[in-house]
Amino acid sequence: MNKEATGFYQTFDRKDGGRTTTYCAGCGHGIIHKLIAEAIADMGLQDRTVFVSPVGCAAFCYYYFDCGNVAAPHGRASAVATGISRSLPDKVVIAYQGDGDLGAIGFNNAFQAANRGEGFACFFINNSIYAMTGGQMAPTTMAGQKTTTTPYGRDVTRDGYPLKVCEVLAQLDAPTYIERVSVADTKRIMQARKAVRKAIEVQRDGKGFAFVEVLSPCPTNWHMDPVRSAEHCNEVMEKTFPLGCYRDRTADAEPRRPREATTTLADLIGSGSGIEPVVDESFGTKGMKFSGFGGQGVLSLGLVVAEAAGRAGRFVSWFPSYGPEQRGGAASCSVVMGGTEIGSPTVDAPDVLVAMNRPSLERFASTVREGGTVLYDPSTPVEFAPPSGVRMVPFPAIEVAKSCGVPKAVNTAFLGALSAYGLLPIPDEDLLAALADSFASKPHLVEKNVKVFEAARQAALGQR
Ligand SMILES: Cc1ncc(C[n+]2csc(CCOP(=O)(O)OP(=O)(O)O)c2C)c(N)n1
Repeated sequence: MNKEATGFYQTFDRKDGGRTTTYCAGCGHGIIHKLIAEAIADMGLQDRTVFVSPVGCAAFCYYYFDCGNVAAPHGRASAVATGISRSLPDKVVIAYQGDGDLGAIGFNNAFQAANRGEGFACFFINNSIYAMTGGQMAPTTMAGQKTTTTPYGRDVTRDGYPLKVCEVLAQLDAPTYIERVSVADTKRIMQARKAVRKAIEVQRDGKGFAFVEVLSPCPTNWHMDPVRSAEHCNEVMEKTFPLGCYRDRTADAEPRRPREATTTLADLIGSGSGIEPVVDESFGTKGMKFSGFGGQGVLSLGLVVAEAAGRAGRFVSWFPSYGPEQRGGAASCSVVMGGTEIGSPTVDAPDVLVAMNRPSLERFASTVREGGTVLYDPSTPVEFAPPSGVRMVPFPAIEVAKSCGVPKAVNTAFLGALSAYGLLPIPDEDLLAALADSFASKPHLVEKNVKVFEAARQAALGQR
């Protein structure tokens, strides 16, 4: 219960019935919470604030802060905050992260967000230990500090040096504001209060990335009483982590322009037909999967189909899935086309599967929905019972491409077959335009691929 700190809920009603805080006596988290809660309330920002909670001792921030709350997986608060601030640019977004959370598992997320100058305030709570899990070494654990995983003290030759995150981020061009403060005594808390407010002001004014590291006592895991822990923070921690401002461009930072919409399929393909999709409820949705070896043109085949569907006025998504392998490994992509906006770009049960090699045929054939079709090259014999209610259509795409003198264009041969078998509800003119577009940077290949497309169409029509 806390009547004074506006910005907090009046009682901290937790699922388990608890009504007080989850913090130990002398812990810095509660003080930092209070500074943030007061700041957002005083500045009238509660309704605009989205607080991203971490994993760690502060995992239950959403029981305390009376504003929007999102819980992030361990280390991911900066990534989640990035997404929120990009999609809701008028919000004040706060990521709150421990030194294990941000300094270890989440370091790259935070570092890259700082480097991009994302629009959120990041509060980094440095208690030099993983507290919630019982006191293991954190990246910020000081040289010689004993923890449960460094019982003889952190040995820098074995464990590396304590990570000085403010100093690292200060090397980057983008951040607007970086400061290290402490909450170990009243004087320091007043300085921390200013820093917290400044970081939130940067968000209120849309001026980019603000980072405040807070040295925070952890009596429980340091095995000290609260008074001794505060002294330890001032006398020992500050030697490794000097307090101070590492960057302040708050006065001259320009408010950021709203970000451009995210990449569209048209941007990706490089052409962009500029045709707007048309709502047509009767079309429903059609899910297709293209699969094979990396290097066979599986992803480009999907892109051509997606681009053609876009040209035909359909809503469409293209979603690649890369295996961990390099060229020659498995690759697949899903294309969804619809008469209304696409809900999900993933295709679990395709209407049509194009399997360009044996592993993908074996892997995906059973996922095709009843009434669906599998198109595959007969050089891959089907050595399994075809799924019931699914049409298995062999088409000699490899042979057709070879006979046209373009053995690499197996994917285009499949495109011709898809059209001939009526598996693509897209006019041929759109398919051909999309095909030509996909070779915009290699015009000499357009004609060759159109030849393969036509030959494949004829072969498939003859086969029907
Ligand atoms: C993916 C994942 N890995 C590990 C954990 C276990 N875990 C929970 S909290 C934590 C460390 C928290 O330390 P810190 O971020 O410093 O916060 P503090 O508890 O000190 O406030 C770890 C490793 C987890 N929850 N999720």
